Amino acid sequence: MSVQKKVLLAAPRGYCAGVDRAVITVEKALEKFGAPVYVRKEIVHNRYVVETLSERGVIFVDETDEVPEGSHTVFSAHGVSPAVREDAISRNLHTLDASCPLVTKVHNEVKRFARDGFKILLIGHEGHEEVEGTAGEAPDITYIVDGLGGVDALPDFLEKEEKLIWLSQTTLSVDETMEIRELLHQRFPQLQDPPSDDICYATQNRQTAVKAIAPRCDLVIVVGSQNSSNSKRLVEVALDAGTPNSYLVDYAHQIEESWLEGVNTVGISSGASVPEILVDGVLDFLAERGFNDTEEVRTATEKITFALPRDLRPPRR
Ligand code: 2E7
Ligand code: F3S
Repeated sequence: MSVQKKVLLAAPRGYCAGVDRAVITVEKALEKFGAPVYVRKEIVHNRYVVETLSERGVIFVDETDEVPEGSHTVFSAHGVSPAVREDAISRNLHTLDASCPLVTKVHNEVKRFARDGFKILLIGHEGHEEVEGTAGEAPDITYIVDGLGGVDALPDFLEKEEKLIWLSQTTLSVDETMEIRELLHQRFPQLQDPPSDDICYATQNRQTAVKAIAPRCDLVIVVGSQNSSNSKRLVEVALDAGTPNSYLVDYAHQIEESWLEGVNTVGISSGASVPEILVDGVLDFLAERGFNDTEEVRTATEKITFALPRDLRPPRR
């Protein structure tokens, strides 16, 4: 007797409130000001989103010095350092800030702890835009801790610092961050914990949902781009939670037929920057291969939304 092929769809998945706000910010800027609208860096780390907005007249640049003076410019959801804001002012750019409010919260923590004389250990990925923006609030007193190996790499003099606190990137693996925190406390017994950790609600919820499905799956497909930190973490979480194979794909056509050999249950999730239409594509691809029975496994319900930047809010009556 053949076993019924099944799909387990993790929920929550896909767009978080910060991504929704950032993408709508760019769309409304296009409507209000017309093309071109410039965006510094990728508005969110998703190929489809970036390509679709490019087709509508958005010009993505790496730095504000590539934007013509006076143009409309959106800062991406990952946040920017004060140096970038100053450059934009000096170039007379009209800026719209699509930084996620939960990233702004971490920036404010850096500013507060710096003012109070702390040295900051920022757990996060070196070179990631969010980490560059957050560390840029107090570059002289912030030390990046990239992975478990980053703990040993910290300079010795920090062992003598009385005021030491850790903060983090918003999209890290919850479990790995707790391991890094543990190692940091071993090396720096004086280390203080922040009032609340900085891994955002969306990151935590998507990881919890993947953990719930992974032990029941022969394969977990995560929809998301290769430069999307939170999407990559979902693949790691799936593997850690016991699924034998897990892959990150931008599009359904990247799924290799060999991945499905001998597979009865496929789990699906998607990163916080991924539109649902891409998950629909994966579901269609699998349905064509006999995976018609789909069960959604929901571990949380999300109701959070963020107001648009002030310049784009409807006028108050
Ligand atoms: C902003 C922030 O765009 P993403 O794929 O970004 P990551 O940081 O995961 O590479 O996902 C949405 C998002 C997450 N965090 C946007 Cl700070
Ligand atoms: Fe913000 Fe978290 Fe999304 S930091 S952009 S709510 S993944």
